[in-house]
Amino acid sequence: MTRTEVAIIGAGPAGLLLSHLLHQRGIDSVVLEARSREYVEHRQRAGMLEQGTVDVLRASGLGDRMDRVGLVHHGIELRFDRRGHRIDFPSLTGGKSVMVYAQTEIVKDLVARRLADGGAVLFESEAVALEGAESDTPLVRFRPAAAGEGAGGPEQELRCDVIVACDGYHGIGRPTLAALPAAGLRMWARDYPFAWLGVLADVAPSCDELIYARHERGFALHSMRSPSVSRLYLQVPPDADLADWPDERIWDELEARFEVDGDFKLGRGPITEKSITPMRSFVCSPMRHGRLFLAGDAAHIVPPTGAKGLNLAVSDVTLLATALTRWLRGGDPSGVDNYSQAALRRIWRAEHFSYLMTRMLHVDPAADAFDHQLALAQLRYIASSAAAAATIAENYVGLTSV
Ligand code: RFL
Ligand code: PHB
Repeated sequence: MTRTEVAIIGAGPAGLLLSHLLHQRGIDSVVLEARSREYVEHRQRAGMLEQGTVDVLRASGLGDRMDRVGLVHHGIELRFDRRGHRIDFPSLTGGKSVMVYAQTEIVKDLVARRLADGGAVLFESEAVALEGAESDTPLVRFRPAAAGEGAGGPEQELRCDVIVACDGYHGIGRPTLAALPAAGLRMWARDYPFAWLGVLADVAPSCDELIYARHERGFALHSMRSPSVSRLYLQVPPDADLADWPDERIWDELEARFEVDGDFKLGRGPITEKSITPMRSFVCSPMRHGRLFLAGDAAHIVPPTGAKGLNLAVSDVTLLATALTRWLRGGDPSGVDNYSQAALRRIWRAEHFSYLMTRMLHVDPAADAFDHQLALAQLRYIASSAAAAATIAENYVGLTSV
């Protein structure tokens, strides 16, 4: 039997950053992660960090590599009607910008830092039960990797003062909370009639800033990972099969959707990774009951069009690290009592923005010509009005107070 102050389920950005922030405040934690270190460090996901996320990473001593290899971006392009329209962030937001730095790199930085600081991050250790949320002695049952093999050793117990489930959308934290009637959990969800096919390609980006394109054939996004690696996404049907998308077809479709009047040439290169992601909005409330807390994707999901998921995970755990420190060290429960409400204000703002961006930029197969014209009218408004552009810019770079 092991004991710690805070048992953290999941070594994604939420769990790892929480463990790091707690360590800096003198609080002990153990992170349990079902997958291998190799797997979590290479899972392709987000790439765009809000200014506030960059500030949190820098302030906690994690900014060195990000500042060396991350790419600061001062705007994005909205592309429709065969033309590009730039949204300039600094002039519309009082000087703010964003950073392109992949989630894989943040996870690598965090794992390296936790291990260098002597932190306990147990990979291939799946939490199978979270017990005693309503008691003063919660307990996590987990199955660690047997020596030399994958997960599957004998079950073990981790006793703690608090459990924080940072175990993503498919984890056990939320179902555990939902099964406690006194928690009164409510959930809101929206599924979209499309998915994203994402690729990573060894080719220099064909643009300096991200391009969000709405085309009659569907949405496309041009992002990047470095001066020599591009990250691109295509709207596809929710039941699309990767087997139907050979590389040539992907490049042809991207080329068609990014086409403009004027010169734009989409560079092609070897595709090194391909995946399909469903699009979903989801929120649950409250994010805490007794001594069980939820943070990040465990409590909420946004469609990636607004680039908010990782940023929300960072803001949840930033709030939680301060609240838990006050509670566990000072006996002051005000921060933990207020956690859910404070986090949910920001979450709902991001939910609304992600929904708006998604509806405006994707082609809903059930929509008619009227809907299509409405989306174009909204895009033209954003392209021609500083007030409309400012609402996109301030949400994209991240609102500090909502
Ligand atoms: P994660 O990253 O899903 O980590 C959860 C971890 O928990 C582990 N786990 C368990 N471990 C132990 N025991 C159990 N029983 C467990 N059950 C699960 C899992 O193995 C996993 O390691 O959640 P976290 O930390 O909350 O982080 C959230 C972000 O990963 C997510 O919101 C973003 O990736 C979303 N997202 C984007 N966010 C942005 O802010 N900017 C972007 O540009 C952006 N682009 C994206 C995205 C997500 C995408 N996909 C694939 C969903 C682009 C895409 C395509
Ligand atoms: C990415 O670079 O992966 C990315 C960027 C912006 C988004 C979504 C994904 O809105």
